Amino acid sequence: MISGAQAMVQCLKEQGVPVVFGYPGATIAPFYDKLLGSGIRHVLTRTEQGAGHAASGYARLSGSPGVCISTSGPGATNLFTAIATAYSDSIPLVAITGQVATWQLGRDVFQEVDTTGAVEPFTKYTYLVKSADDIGRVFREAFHIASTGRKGPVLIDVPVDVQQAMTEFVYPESVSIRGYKPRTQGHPLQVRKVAEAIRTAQRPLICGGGGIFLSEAQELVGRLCEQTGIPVVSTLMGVGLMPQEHPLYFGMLGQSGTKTANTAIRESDLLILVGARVGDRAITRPDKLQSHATIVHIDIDSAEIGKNVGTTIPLVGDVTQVVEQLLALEPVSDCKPWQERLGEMKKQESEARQSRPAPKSGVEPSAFVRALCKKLPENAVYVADVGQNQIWSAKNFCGSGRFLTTGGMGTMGYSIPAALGAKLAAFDRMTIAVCGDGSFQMSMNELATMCQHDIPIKVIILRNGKLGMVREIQSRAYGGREIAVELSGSPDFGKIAEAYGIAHASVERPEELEAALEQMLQNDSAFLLECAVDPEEGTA
Ligand SMILES: Cc1ncc(C[n+]2csc(CCOP(=O)(O)OP(=O)(O)O)c2C)c(N)n1
Repeated sequence: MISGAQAMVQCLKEQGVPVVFGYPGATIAPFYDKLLGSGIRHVLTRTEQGAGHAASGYARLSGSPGVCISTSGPGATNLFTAIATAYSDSIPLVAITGQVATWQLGRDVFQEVDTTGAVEPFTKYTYLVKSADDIGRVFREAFHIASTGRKGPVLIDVPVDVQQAMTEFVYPESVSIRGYKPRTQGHPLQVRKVAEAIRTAQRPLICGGGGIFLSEAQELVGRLCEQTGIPVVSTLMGVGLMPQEHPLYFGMLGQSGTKTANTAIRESDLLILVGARVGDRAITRPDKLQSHATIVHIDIDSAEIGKNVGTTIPLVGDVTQVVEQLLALEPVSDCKPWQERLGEMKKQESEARQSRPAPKSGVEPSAFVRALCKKLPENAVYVADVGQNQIWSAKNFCGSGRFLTTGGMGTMGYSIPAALGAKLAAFDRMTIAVCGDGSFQMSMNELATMCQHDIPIKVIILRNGKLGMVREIQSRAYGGREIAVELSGSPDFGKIAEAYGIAHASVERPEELEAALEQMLQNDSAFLLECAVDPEEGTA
């Protein structure tokens, strides 16, 4: 017999979990006690939200669910934002929360909130464990649900007395959940229809989303593009899918996307959506598309198909498997004039960007992101935060590695903790977090996590002294009436770096950029780089 807490730790070991992110408290204390000496590394973040985002970054780089832990009440509620963020980005997490004792449930005792009730709408599944005998099965199922089908967060709420109770521990070898059998193979007939549509289309277009990364299908989608010559655009979550300079890649679509990508979407006669849910930020008026294009939607989640965009050929399945099925049919396409037209537009857009007038002050942010990406080592991980910095990053990212951001929720403060988690999943890859001065201040407390656990990431602040994205909205839609966007009162970021013992550099003018980037990239340790950006800069 072992205790429930010991069983919980044993489950993590059975799952081969090497690292967990969390913040302790009374109702999760038995579990923490058993974690000690278990061989599983625990990373103490500085808020529970940081733990959730770090687990998300870890999951995205490792391909396995990230594990985050909190106590009940305020610990759990602090975790909710990260769970909701992972849910909207389809990131596999297993969140473990402590809960008040079973006999106290529903009595509003100290630090009780109805955790499972609250997170239900933004988790893939939740468990409130009432008996220690259920722990093995629940954990086994939770990891399975989080990492199969459409990935997402699963929460396990474990009352403190359940952690203390004794049980005969069994970890099931397999999982069988009635009604949960995610389809992974595409229907062969539908796959043939897609191949046929590709053959007859004149202006075919692949629109790739985050689902491609979740299925680890980047290479396969690249092969489909190259074998058929079909141009590719991506959603925000699909950025990094193909190199920016690839002749068949035309950038990110959507409100903040490139002109070429949006024209491609508007004019295509065959739109193949791959692992993309085409939310409102990607395609504002789906009705306009439906009227003139054949729309193929490849997605693991049947609920996504037809939700935002009417679909001509629905194709439910895992992207890797469906694209393999499609490639086996050797689809052919003849769309040279279409490729050339888009190529010409991309060239013009790039020339227009280069001939932009210099900003009144600071460094032009697109130029900053491009200069940074050019210097990054191969395979570096670039984590973008939220705000104008996210858009500048996404539009200009031209590194050879991964690009991570939160597209679904757009949660400020994501980049630093997510970068910490990503770094732990791929320690040999340089990992950088790029944020604004507002988003930096939402999670700068996690610099302590970075120092305590010796996780050398690079943090870059694009400092414009404003909540730039909101200022831009106020300037465009509210007659420039600025309210609540001024960030005066912010600290001296150099002194913050110094206080944490982190090396720091600051770029105030374009001519200082190269040397500062070199200084950051030559440094093997953590680094904070701030770059001045004119407050009037926009994202267009
Ligand atoms: C947690 C959270 N609160 C509020 C917002 C709304 N919001 C979106 S962008 C933005 C401004 C971001 O400012 P900053 O981090 O300085 O980046 P910038 O836009 O200046 O690049 C705000 C407030 C959000 N996305 N997330």
